[in-house]
Amino acid sequence: AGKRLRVLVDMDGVLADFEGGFLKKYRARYPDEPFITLEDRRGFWVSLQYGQLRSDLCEKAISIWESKSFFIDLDPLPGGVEAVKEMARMDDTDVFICTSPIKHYKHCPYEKYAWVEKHLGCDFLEQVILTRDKTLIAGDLLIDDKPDIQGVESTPVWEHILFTACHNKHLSIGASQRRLLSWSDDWRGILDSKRK
Ligand code: DGP
Repeated sequence: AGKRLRVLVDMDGVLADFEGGFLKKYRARYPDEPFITLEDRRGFWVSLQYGQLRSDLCEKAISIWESKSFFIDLDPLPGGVEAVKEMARMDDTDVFICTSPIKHYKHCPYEKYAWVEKHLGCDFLEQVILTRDKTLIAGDLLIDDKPDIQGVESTPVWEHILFTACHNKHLSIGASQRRLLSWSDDWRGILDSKRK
C-alpha cells in the first residue's frame, strides 16, 4: 500500500506564459524602446536583464507585471492545464499550484486565483498555495522553471524538477537534477519514479 504522492506545480513559466505575456505587453506599451527576444532571454529575473540593456528599462519592465490584467491575461502554456487536470484525477495523487505573488499586491494575488478558476475551474481554487518561500512547503515534487529555489528551509522536502523555459534552457544543471522539457515530456514517468 503506497502513500499518496504530492506534486507542487509552479504557475508562471510552467502553467501560464509569463515571458510571452510580458514581451507582448511591453512591446505594446513601449513600442519605441529596445526589447529582448525570448530567444535572447537569460536569467530568471526579467527586470535584471532589461536593466542591463539600459538602466531605465528595469522599471519599465516592472511596470508591465504590476499593471492590472497582466496576470489574468496570461495564456496557458501548451499542455499544462490538461496535465494538471490529469494529475488531479490520478489515484493517490494530490496536486497543488505553488506560486509566488509579486510584492506589488494590488492585482497579482487576485488575478492568480482568477486565472486558476478560469482555466482549471473553481474546485481547483482549493489547491492554490501562494507563498514567497516554497522551501516551507512539503511535497514530493516541485515542478518549477526557476533554477535556484531558496528560502529559510535549507533542506526542502521536495525534489525540484526544472521546467524548461526560454531563460533557463542554456543552463547546464547538476548531474542529479532532472528537467521537464515541456508538458509533452514524460511527466507521468517523473511522478511514477517518486511513487513508493
Ligand atoms: P514564481 O514563478 O512562483 O517563482 O514567481 C516569480 C514571479 O516573479 C513571477 O510572477 C515572475 C516574476 N518575475 C520575473 N522577473 C521578475 C523580476 O525581474 N522582478 C520581479 N519582482 N518579479 C519578476
